[in-house]
Amino acid sequence: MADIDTVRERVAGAKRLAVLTGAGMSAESGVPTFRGPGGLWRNHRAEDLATPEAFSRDPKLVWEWYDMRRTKVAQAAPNAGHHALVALENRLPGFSLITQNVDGLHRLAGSTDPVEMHGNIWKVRCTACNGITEDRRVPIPIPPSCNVCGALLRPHIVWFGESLDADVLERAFAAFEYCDVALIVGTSGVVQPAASLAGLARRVGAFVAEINPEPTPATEAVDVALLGKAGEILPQLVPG
Ligand code: BV8
Ligand code: ZN
Repeated sequence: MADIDTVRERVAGAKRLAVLTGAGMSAESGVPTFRGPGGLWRNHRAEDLATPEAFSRDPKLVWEWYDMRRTKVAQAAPNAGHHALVALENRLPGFSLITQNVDGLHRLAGSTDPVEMHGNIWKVRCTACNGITEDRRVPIPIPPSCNVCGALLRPHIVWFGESLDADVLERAFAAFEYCDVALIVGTSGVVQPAASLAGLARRVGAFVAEINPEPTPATEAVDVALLGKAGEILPQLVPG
């Protein structure tokens, strides 16, 4: 049986399906990935932008980078891959969606409860009073200030060297610890702790499939690697 048929069958019979997505999920929506060709980090080093040190050193530069990304995300629409995951959520008894993406496209497509491991590009947090609000201004005044106390706002996003939200971590690890089928979609598998979820699913005996046009560090550890685009493969996994 072809690999895609095997994966389709496993997904159809899944009691608890756990899905992890990365930037490749949104590539077909026109949102650039980080490490691929034309990636966001090609002309910058992640360390120069996505860290608390970078932000305290040059908040204006970091906000200019996020404003550029917010502008791109504002023009992006969910693709067939996002919609296929909504269809799977509606059809399967147990479904968890864990995303590394901050673009909000899963929720926009209709996913009811995506766990956003790295935060959300439309949320801002005050560096003084810690208030978290949604701010969809495009462009956003740079540097933005808190309506409550006037202090500098930062993106409500997890940067390198920052810990993830405790209950987000709890939910992400529980989803993969108790799943019987896992899909790893559109991630280069280099960022921790997200990159450890595929291995966790394997250790508990789940069937793990990867969807990515390229091999990744996870590829040799999964049961099936479907080489292709999320927007093309995921719709083929939705039971008829
Ligand atoms: C933490 C915010 C505890 C920015 C992001 C030394 C060794 C090992 C680990 C560490 C270390 N030092 C520190 C660490 C931990 C560090 C880490 O993992 N570093 C790595 C890089 C070595 N992690 C952390 O710091 C995390 N916090 O661990 O807390 C702690 C505390 C203190 C000190 C240590 C530990 C915080 C991690 C979160 C960082 N923030 N984003 C922003 O987004 O604005 S991560 C960033 O990378 C993005 O959020 C993104 O989601 C994430 C992962 O990238 P991918 O999603 O995989 O995207 P990428 O471009 O890489 O790949 C795209 C893939 O899609 C490719 O494979 C491509 O082939 C594929 N693709 C392309 N087109 C398609 C497609 N697939 C399908 N369909 C297509 N059409
Ligand atoms: Zn404030």
